[in-house]
Amino acid sequence: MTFSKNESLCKDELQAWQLKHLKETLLRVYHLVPFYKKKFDEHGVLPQDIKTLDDIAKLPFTKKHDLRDNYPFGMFSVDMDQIVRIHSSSGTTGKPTVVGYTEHDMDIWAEVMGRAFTMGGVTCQDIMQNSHGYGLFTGGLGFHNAAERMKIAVIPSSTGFTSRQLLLLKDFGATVLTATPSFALHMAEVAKAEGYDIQKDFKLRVGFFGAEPTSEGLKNEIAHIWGIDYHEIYGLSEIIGPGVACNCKHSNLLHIHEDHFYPEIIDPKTGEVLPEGTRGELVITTLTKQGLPIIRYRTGDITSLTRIPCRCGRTIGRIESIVGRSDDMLLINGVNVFPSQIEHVLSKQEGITLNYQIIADKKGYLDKLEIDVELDEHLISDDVSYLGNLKKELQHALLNNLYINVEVKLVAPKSLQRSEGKATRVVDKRAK
Ligand code: DLL
Repeated sequence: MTFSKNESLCKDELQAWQLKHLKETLLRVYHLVPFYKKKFDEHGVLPQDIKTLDDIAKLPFTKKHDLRDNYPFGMFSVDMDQIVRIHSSSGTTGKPTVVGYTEHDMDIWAEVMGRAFTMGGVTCQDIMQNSHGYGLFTGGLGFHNAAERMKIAVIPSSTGFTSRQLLLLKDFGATVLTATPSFALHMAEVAKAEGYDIQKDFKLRVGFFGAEPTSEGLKNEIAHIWGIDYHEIYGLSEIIGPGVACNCKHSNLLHIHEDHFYPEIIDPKTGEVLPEGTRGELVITTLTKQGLPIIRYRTGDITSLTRIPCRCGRTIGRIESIVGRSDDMLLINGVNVFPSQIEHVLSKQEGITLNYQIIADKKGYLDKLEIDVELDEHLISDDVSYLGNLKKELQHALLNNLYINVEVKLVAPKSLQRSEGKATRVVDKRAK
């Protein structure tokens, strides 16, 4: 069952829809957003030059710094009386990026989230504990608003206050959990420490997790500990927030709602559009948004796109789970390393947990990579030779997968810092 008919249009119908809305969006931005008029003029391209979907490659990219340069509302294409919601993403440095939604944009957001909920089999019979942070971050209110519109009973527990979250989860009997994967794992850890019987005390059957890259191993672990179906949800505030893509129960690939968000995969270095199935940076053009329409936005997220039909019957394309960010990719003595590759290796090893930190540093002129990983408290052993072997095994597996030498440090259970929102896995101590 799908939530809207646009999820399963035939190719010609979908492309006709995309082209029509692309042309409308280009006229909108060219005439209403001075930034785009200037940029298109400098690039020597006009909205009417875009006659086919492939012509999109003629258009310039939009980058995060363009939103910052036009802070706070310079990229909006409507007057403030049309805007009903403002969010902003924290970012690490400088001004935040600000995004605005009209009533129509809120409808689109609720629609794509409704599609995700339907992929997880969620209905108005369910109770959803929303443990995403509420506030300027789009996670909390994005899930909340869509759940309410679908008449799902939503518990706005927000993130943090883990003991209280667990109490609510048990007493209110939520059947659906939404959180960042790292917080879901932390909740399970605290539940065990507080003596809950996770399978018996809670009624959860499905969860929607996203906002940070997560390996298959960690996803399986969360699904297993909580005894739930794991659905991954992807999104970014510049495009809409959570709900850009989500996986159905037939596959780990995420259906991307390309009737609203036109995807391309490009080579992050050259900007050239790559063929289907090739990994590169995801670029998205919004096709239907009014408040903040955005053209060829460089997400920085590394993935691939396929249009091989899915068994569920949806015809919209699918992206693979985000491998990492182009700016998170570590270059260690010339070798590209994504944190997700490391997590993948760790997830296959017994005796440790998936609480870890990656530290890049310099030793003389060379880069060195260290991974601090917590031991599993159930398997912990004082046996020096056991720990020595475990460390060697891990170093060997990392060398085989990453093609670089990694220093592994086995640390005590629960000694690394926990996160309530997005986990910080990488510390790069090298001078930039
Ligand atoms: O993280 C929106 C969101 C909230 C998505 C809740 C899913 C769940 P931002 O704060 O703008 O928006 O951060 C966007 O987070 O470019 C990715 O790098 C990362 N990200 C989001 N979802 C995933 C995911 C929200 N499923 C940035 N896997 C994006 C990996 C993700 N990374």
